[in-house]
Amino acid sequence: MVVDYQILESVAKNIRQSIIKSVHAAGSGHPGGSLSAVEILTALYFYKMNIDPKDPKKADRDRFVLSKGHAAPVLYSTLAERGYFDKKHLMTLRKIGSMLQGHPDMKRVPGVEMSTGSLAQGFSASIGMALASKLDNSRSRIYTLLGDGELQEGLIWEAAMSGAHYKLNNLTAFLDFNGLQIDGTNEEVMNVKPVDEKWKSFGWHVIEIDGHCFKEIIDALIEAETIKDKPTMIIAKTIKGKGVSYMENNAGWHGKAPNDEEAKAALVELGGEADVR
Ligand SMILES: Cc1ncc(C[n+]2csc(CCOP(=O)(O)OP(=O)(O)O)c2C)c(N)n1
Ligand SMILES: [Mg+2]
Repeated sequence: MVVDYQILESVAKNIRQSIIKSVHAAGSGHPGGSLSAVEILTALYFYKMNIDPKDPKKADRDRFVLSKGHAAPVLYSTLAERGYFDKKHLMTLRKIGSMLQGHPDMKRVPGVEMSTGSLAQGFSASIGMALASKLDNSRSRIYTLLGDGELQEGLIWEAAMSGAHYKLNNLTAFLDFNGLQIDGTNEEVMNVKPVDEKWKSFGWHVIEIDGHCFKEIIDALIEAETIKDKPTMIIAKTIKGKGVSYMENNAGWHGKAPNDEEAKAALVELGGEADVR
């Protein structure tokens, strides 16, 4: 399939602007880890996955689980951009009564496959989905996204073990390797390195890429489909806050909304208008 990188880049820009607008409108939320994952979700939803926004529950669909559920703004913005629901919902983020709560709710949001937010549980669920898909002889593939701070959860490693044990070659995980967690670097809080050797020793096929380069993401996704006897972990080196210079590599933007002036500056930097509505 020919990949139109220009389209992917422009979709990613729109998604970044939606993240800023929705988090600004909410007055709270998680912009940093949303912005670091934009290219990964864009490549999945606009290039790779077998999905139909008009039929979100179709039987043989591929599934994406946002295990780092706090990055809900990137998932909602991507789903809206892909046509699962109207973009106007994005401005209701985190409001009482809105379907778009601070963490994704699979019972309310079209396209959300798993309710997540308690770190590591989504990854575990994705293992179950991949196993179920195999038992059903389904061609549905499962994709999931983990944060690097999330790797500090013990459950991750139980799930990693089962993924290899059951030879889940229909499961592809991404690690959003942005180096930061809630209040500092992973190295300061609880070192997770070396991540490549950990995943290899747990029996996974490991690919290391630049998580903001569409070509590398897509090549890795294609490679993952050729692996026959194990799941794949794509370690994606990313920048937390990517695209908004004052947020980049700054743990302070993990869970904080930009004010009016900051949001306007971010939108302009992202190629949009200084209009937060
Ligand atoms: C079980 C659990 N413990 C703690 C939290 C609070 N929490 C939310 S995000 C976060 C840091 C996650 O860091 P990382 O996985 O690196 O995410 P990213 O940098 O991609 O935003 C923490 C500790 C949580 N959501 N779930
Ligand atoms: Mg991180």
